[in-house]
Amino acid sequence: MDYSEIDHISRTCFPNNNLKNIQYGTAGFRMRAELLNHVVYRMGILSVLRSKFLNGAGIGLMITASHNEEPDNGIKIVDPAGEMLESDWEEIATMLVKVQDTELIETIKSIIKDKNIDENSSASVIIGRDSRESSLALSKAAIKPIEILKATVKDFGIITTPQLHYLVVCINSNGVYGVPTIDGYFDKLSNAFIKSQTIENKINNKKYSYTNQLYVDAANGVGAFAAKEFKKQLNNIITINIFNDGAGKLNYKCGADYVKIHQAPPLNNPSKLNIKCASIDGDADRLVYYYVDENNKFNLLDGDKIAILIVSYLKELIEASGLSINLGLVQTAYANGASTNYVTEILNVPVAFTETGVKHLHHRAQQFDIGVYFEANGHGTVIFRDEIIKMIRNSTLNKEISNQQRESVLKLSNLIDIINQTVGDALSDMLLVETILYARDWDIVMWKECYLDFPNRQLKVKVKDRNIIKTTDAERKCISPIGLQEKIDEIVSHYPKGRSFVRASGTEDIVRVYAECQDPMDVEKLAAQVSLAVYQFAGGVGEIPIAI
Ligand code: G16
Repeated sequence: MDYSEIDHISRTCFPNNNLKNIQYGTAGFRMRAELLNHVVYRMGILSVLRSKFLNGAGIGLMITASHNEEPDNGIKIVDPAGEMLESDWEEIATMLVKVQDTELIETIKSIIKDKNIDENSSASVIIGRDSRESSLALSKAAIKPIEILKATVKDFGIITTPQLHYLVVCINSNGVYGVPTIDGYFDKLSNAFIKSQTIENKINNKKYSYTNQLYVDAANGVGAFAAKEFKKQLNNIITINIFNDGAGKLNYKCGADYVKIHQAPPLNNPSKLNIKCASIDGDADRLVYYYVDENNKFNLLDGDKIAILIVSYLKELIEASGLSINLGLVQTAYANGASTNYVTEILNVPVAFTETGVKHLHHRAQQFDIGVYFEANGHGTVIFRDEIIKMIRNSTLNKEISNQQRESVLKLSNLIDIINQTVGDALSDMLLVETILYARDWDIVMWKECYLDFPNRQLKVKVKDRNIIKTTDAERKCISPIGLQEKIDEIVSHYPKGRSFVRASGTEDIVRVYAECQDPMDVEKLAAQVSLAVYQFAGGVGEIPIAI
């Protein structure tokens, strides 16, 4: 490996800027774009090492800061099966971006030695970037060392994060998962969605009626390109009206994160009432639905509502198919308590909890035959075990089963193709939601009313060093700073059905506060009081949160 060239370019073009507290977070490294140069250069190196470690398997690199504001950017590494980077390599990534320029080569050599990497093995990296202005230069900086190290680079340019995951899996499965091109991605999902219209016999319940009109807020991000392509391909079946389609400022008062946190419609929202709208985020891996009703009330259908729609439909199909399949849901502490109650008590489906971050949810979901995982912020998907996919596909050919069973397995089999199993994918999830609403002949109001969320609120608190916040029990209990959890418990005890927790964000320099309780009039007060406690115990800076 040509270390002298790596060293020379590192020192002259991408020197370490010695950032304090830099670490591989919830979704890789994320910060102001101008601080990322040496980080992406070194991640280019690491992706080659990771690929060599895995005998030349394709590793993904995505340049994006997803929901963050435009001046931010980030990079994350995707493992060959589409999963997020393995956790012990996250630590290596953090160490590699921290070492001084003078120690870079020695550190690379020690990683090679510790991991027993064959330097002569081939290596391949698949790279994509979002539509931020800073993304092109950062992607070039990441590609530079990959070329110096003579690894293969497949640069797909501007794509959504889920498209990158899809491409990584297709390339590593030699096309078994799908055709490893962007056209292959659109064709796979569109064809399955088109097919769903013939096999899902829409019931006519005469009360609600499915409408194939959908307004999509694309957050002025890369998802707008993908949404436009689906609009073109699915024009005869569904009318997708896209707004915030790239002309405005990325994620500014729009996108899934804004809509979820503010519980309000995005900028440029169509003024019509009771129409079905969806918001995706800056790199199109999150989705929420919403509508504004005749009383001008904003109604949100977030990741929890999407998860429940999917779980209930899968359960129905599994039961009707007669197949023995163990179905489960994975949520995080942000899941609304009412959604968890509904799944466990009404649907009778087990729920598991993990820390925030799809990497955690994905792994836990793999323990079910069919694992649905969703964060309340709209990030999620469904994963099927390989044997279960085989079993479902084989059943579609079984002549001995009843018509009802055949119908269910055909539907299950087609759903597998609509779903991007490699990671949460806003547009694939959108097609899945539309398929289920169509099959049930549900409008968005009916979906919203299947259970009522507990009133909830999320706030952000700025502190000197967010790493002071440490949590346990899937982030539901805070163990540092001392005394904060006791204070939260005391505050919460005054609110019927109250629940609140705090955690340091892994993507933004803030502490997140979540609160829910029975009375909508109280929830703002509860969130504000807990925020004030965080401010006082954890070294708040800037504006003091006002406890009402
Ligand atoms: C990323 C992760 C999500 C996580 C979100 C917020 O999403 O992929 O799993 O929920 O960040 O994380 P945190 O609360 O730690 O800031 P995205 O869409 O921003 O890539």
